[in-house]
Amino acid sequence: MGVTIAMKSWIRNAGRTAAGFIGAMVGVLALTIAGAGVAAAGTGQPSPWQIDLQGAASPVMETMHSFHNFLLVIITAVVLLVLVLLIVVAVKFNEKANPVPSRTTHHTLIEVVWTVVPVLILVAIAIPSFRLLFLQLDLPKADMTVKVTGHQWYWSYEYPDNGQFSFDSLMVQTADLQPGQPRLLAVDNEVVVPVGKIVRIQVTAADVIHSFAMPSFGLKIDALPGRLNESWFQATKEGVYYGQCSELCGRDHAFMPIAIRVVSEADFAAWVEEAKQKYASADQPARIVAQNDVGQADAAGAR
Ligand SMILES: [Cu+2]
Repeated sequence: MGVTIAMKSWIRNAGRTAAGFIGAMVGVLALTIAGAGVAAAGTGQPSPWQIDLQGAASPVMETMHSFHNFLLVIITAVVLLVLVLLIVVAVKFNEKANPVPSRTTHHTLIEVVWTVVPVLILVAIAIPSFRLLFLQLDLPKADMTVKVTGHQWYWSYEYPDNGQFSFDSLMVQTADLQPGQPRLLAVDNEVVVPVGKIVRIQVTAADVIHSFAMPSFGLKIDALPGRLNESWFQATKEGVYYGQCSELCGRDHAFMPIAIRVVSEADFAAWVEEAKQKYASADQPARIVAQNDVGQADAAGAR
């Protein structure tokens, strides 16, 4: 008797727990849908509770978004089909419901179907996949070039088409952050490019392998010592976009962010004039040594 009551209350509690769990899941889903605005605001940098890709700010990233969404539909349909089949098998073909099992071992039609349909699905995936790959790898005629060099642990940039100036870009230490600057992403010298222009980037490294990545532009390319890799982007919206080194490159790998500021053409021309002056007399070696010392302290603090 006592056991039955205990069992009943356990079942009731389990039911309540399950209801609570389902309620929580529905709540999370509702929050996610409501928070889609927040997630969409995460263009240029990650946002709290973001579950999707960062917002797109280039044609390549826009294509990546639609390819990702297309795959999401296909995978959801496949998962639901498999789930339904499993439920049918479990309910209809268990020992109780089906005491005399069928001795069928072959069914030509169904075997042809389960071979041909996956092939068709893969072809349907391959076509937009190759289209995206060509979009990324087939460089259009560029309006300007930025040369990027990865170092342990900062990036340096060169503007060969705009006066050949170059500069180093180092992370802003947590203690020095200005209001609005994101921690571990803001840098002292941002890359500045004009909106709507096709920017070719040439990427290399001075010491070890790094990787130049900018999620909102759908851009990620290895920086290899002794090699020059090329990619491109066309920023469609003004703003500041952040990325990070994406190849484990040593102690301060996490502390060499990338910041690209996209501005109007007039602002870009003004910046170029300013930059030519500013970076003409930079005493870089001394700065790098000092920054590395600071970087070590900050890295130690973050650990
Ligand atoms: Cu790196």
